[in-house]
Order: sequence, then C-alpha cells, then structure tokens
Amino acid sequence: MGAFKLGDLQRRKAAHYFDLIDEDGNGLIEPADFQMRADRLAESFGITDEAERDALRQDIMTWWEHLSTLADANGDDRITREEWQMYWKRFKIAVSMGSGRQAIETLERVARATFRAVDRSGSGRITEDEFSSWLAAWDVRDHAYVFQRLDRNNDGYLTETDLIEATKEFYLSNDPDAPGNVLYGTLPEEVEAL
Ligand SMILES: [Ca+2]
Ligand SMILES: [Ca+2]
Repeated sequence: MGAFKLGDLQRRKAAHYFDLIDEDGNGLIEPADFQMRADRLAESFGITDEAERDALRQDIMTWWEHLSTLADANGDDRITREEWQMYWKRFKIAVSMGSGRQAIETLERVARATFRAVDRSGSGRITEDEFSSWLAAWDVRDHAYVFQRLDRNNDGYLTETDLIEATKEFYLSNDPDAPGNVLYGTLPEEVEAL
C-alpha cells in the first residue's frame, strides 16, 4: 500500500487546509465554520446588500455540502482530522487506480463553486482585487505572490480553468514547484503533516 500513501507535501497541504477551514479552531470542520467563513467573506468583499449576502452564504454552504458528501465518512455532520486524512487518501487512490474520473469531476465542481464565490462581479474572470478579498477572509497574506503564481499566462486575471488547475494541483501534486500548492497561501513552515 506504500504507493497509496500521501506524499509529505500533500500531507502538509491537507493539514494546512484543515486548519484554515476550521475557522473556530475546535479541531472539527463543521457547518458553523462555513457560516463564519461566509460572514467573513461578506465583510471582506464589502457586501452590504442582504440578498447578495444570502447568495454568497448559499454558495459557501453548497461548498460545505459537497465537501461533507466526500469527507464526512460517518455522516455525523462534522469532519474530523482522521476523516479528512482518509478523504485525501481515497482521492489519491482513486486517481492512481485510474478510476479517478469521478473524483476529478467532483474536484472540478468544487473549484467552479469557489470560482463563483470569488468572482463577485460575475464577469467570468477573477481580478487581483477580488482574489485579494477572498484570501483576506482566510487570513492568507502574500496575496500578490499567490495571484501571480496562479495567473499562469500573466494576463492579470484568473479564469475558471486557472482555478480548476490550481485546485487539482493543490490536492494531488507532490511537485514542490506546482503553482497550485499556494492556492491557500504559502505553506507555513511549522505546519505538521497530517
Ligand atoms: Ca470547527
Ligand atoms: Ca464525521
């Protein structure tokens, strides 16, 4: 089963991502974390319109539903670190067995949902300002660096394709130079692999 172990970089990304999503830091990913994220995003994007706030909240809760379908193995409406690790492993196994098509499609759905949440103007491309507001709500710094890495053709925008590529690399790549590694900021040195 050695081949199916997550690489060290993947494990560090998984741990970093878990810590980021777990907004209240109680060691569990739960709907409350996503509700808080939605509020922080609304603030970060400067959304005051109630209908627009609701739409954003709905996007973020849809994301939780996708994620819990995939990762909440025992269906108790929360994702533990163990479940999170199993989810990343299952993913890697599915992809390395060549049966990863469905897994990849789910990732693409998650990436598209993220894209919609960030592209507040609905222009079909993410500006550096929009992306900066998004990252601020995650307490990620180095916005300019992250944007520059993800904007592969340097045209000053992130497209849906850019975000899908980055999301796939974030989950699946063990290449230290893959741009998608920094989707949620530079990995902190001190983050421990799950
Ligand atoms: Ca939590
Ligand atoms: Ca669970």
